[in-house]
Amino acid sequence: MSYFDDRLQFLIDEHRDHVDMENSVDESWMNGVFTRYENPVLTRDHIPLYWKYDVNPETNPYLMERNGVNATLNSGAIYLNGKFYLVVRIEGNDRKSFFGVAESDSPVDGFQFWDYPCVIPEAEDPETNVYDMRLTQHQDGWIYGVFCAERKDPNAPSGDLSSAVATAGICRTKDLKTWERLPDLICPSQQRNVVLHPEFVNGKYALYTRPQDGFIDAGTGGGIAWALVDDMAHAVIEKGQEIVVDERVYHTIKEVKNGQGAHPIKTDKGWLHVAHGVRGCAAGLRYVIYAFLTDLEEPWKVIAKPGGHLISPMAWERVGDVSNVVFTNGMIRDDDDNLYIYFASSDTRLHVAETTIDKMLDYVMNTKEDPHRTAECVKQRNELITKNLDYMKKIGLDKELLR
Ligand code: BGC
Ligand code: BMA
Repeated sequence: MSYFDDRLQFLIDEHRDHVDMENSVDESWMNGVFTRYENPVLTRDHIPLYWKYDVNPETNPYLMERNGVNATLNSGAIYLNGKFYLVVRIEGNDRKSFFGVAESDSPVDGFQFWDYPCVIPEAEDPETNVYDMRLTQHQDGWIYGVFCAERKDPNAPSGDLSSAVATAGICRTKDLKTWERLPDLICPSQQRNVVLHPEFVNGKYALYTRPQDGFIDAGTGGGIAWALVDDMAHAVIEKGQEIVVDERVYHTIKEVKNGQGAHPIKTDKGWLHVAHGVRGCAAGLRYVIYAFLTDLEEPWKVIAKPGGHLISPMAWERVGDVSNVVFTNGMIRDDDDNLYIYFASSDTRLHVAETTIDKMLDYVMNTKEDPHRTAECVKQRNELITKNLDYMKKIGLDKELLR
């Protein structure tokens, strides 16, 4: 066999190994709230070879990557006709992200990309980069994709090639194949992490927003907010219309900023939200995932807010292009009320956390709120300890066993 054929066979085998790899539960993770899996559900090695290589020996005798892919990360997710679909943020080696659909019969492995990435028309003012799509199957019959559209800041002083403007790009589809681009959200501030609520509220479309003063800084932006808009084809939020749903708080996991994950899921106890929270530290920004519950009738009102994070980056998840990050923008409830939270680690690969609606409701409703002060935290823990020691004594369970 020639060098070329050998190498092609090698690449095919390696790629198959990745795509066919069965995922298994990570038994070392045992907090009872959710299950972790051993392997990521998607990495850049899942990208079809024909997206990256020119496989013709005439034009690519060394069988080199001609158009590399750097990462597969923050993915929107949707469950349609018994199948699991991810609209993946794929980042080329050139740092531009684009979206691609990966499909599987299983929520935890077997994801395969469709033949081509999504072709999403540009906005009237073309953006430089797009990322982090949230998918919402809305009551109106469309599947909406709301994502971050980023452009160079037109007011940046000359020589400043980093300042950017983030806004919410909007598109819609019926089949994840043909995408109609709608005008970007018009609103008073920059926006990232805008998410469409799945139901009409008072006859209007409802958006979770994240007002921010600058491209990175939330600044005076109070946290995850909420606003109603008349029309997704001309989505406009006027100054003063956003109300804060879940605020940022000093010395918590969401001190610097926070943002809605996928759209919340309707349960009989309320709307179940999963979000990300960010704090600063000497290593940079640290991103974790947390959960909360809002009122069924008034989804902008928080009714349960467990303290602390739900998912934080662990072990090798902590290392990647942007280390110390877990981020989610996709979540699926299947027909049996299992819940799959797709999260990326360190802006590099995509994982799944598996749980159920029941478990998450138990978690959000029975985990204590963050009391915001050490002394109160100790009090909270001591109450648990006393309750346990009393109970253990009553049933004759030796304290030493649980030490
Ligand atoms: C990156 C995003 C990041 C954002 C803020 C963008 O340029 O593509 O991944 O979240 O900047 O840091
Ligand atoms: C952002 C997000 C994500 C990313 C995170 C960490 O603000 O929008 O795209 O995962 O930063 O880099």
